[in-house]
Amino acid sequence: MTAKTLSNEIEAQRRSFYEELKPHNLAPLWEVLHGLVTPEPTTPAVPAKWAYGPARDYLLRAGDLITAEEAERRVLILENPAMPGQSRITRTLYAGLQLILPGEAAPVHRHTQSALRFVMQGSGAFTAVNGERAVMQRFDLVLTPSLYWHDHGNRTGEPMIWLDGLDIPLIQALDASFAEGMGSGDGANVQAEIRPAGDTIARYGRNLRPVADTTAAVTEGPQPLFHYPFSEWRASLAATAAASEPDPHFGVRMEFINPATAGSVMATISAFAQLVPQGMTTKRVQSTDGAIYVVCEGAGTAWIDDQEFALAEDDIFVVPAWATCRFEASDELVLFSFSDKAVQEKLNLWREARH
Ligand code: 1HN
Repeated sequence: MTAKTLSNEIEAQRRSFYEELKPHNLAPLWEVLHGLVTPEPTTPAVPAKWAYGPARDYLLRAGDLITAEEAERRVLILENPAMPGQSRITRTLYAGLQLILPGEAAPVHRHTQSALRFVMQGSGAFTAVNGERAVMQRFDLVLTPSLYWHDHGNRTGEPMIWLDGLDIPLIQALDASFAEGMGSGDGANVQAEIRPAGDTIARYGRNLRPVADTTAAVTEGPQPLFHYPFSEWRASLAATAAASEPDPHFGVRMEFINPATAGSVMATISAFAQLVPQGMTTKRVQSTDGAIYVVCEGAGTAWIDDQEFALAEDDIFVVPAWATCRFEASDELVLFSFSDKAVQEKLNLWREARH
């Protein structure tokens, strides 16, 4: 018998052995081990970009077909092209574009999934969070952390569109989803107003907080601040950029923080603002968090794993886990991003390589 027939014979025996195992819910580890435990992160997610204009046009068409109330949330999901049908943009994160037309309301609900909104278009519609309205402007960041009640309303004359970012696939992997008031029709459309609009910023958004156990201390949950206006974060970015050398890997990069902890904005999701000065090309960076970016201002190029993406205002793009990423700013780039860094840090998993 030749070596080849021997190995064919063994291989056939192995295959039939594996078949025999199947009905017993047993499987050989050695056939899958190297795909499970990889020397470096691998992800099914691929880099991708959505130009805002065409996505917005489809969203406005959805506005003709279904009401915000009927849909509960009228959203077009940004699906990673390599994971169609999975309602995710990275392995752990969901992103979508949501439309609220003038006069519409998206009903009150809450869920264990943490969410952020980043306003793309419109001015003056609101998200109410635990009884307080955040009146939203373009590029404002609004949080609805895990189990915070929230609804949206638009009493302006213009459509309002924002990017939703949620940890839906992560919560799904953990089988830890709970929700109330979702689609049951038992919830109200709007929350009773407990505090005036802007209250969260007054109490927690100006580097102050009410002294504990006094009547002004609002203890609704782990994240007391839920509105980060563009006017404020843009000013910080501009002043910092004017007063410091740009970092060779990032330009100026700042993290939105929870003022109660100085940590990430939510338990699972981190959010960032970044400015790359005109003419700068950043050095390559890899990190284990998969991130979603919005181009708020400027123009340039992103190289993500050496795939080239032209960047223009309002573009949305995804940088998968451990992809190398660098930016060139032909016009000063202002970027917003969010990622799963927060949860990775809690698990002591987060890593970065600066090349
Ligand atoms: C959600 O609560 C919102 O509140 C948007 O605007 C998108 C996607 C899945 C689950 C909950 C919102 C969502 C969501």
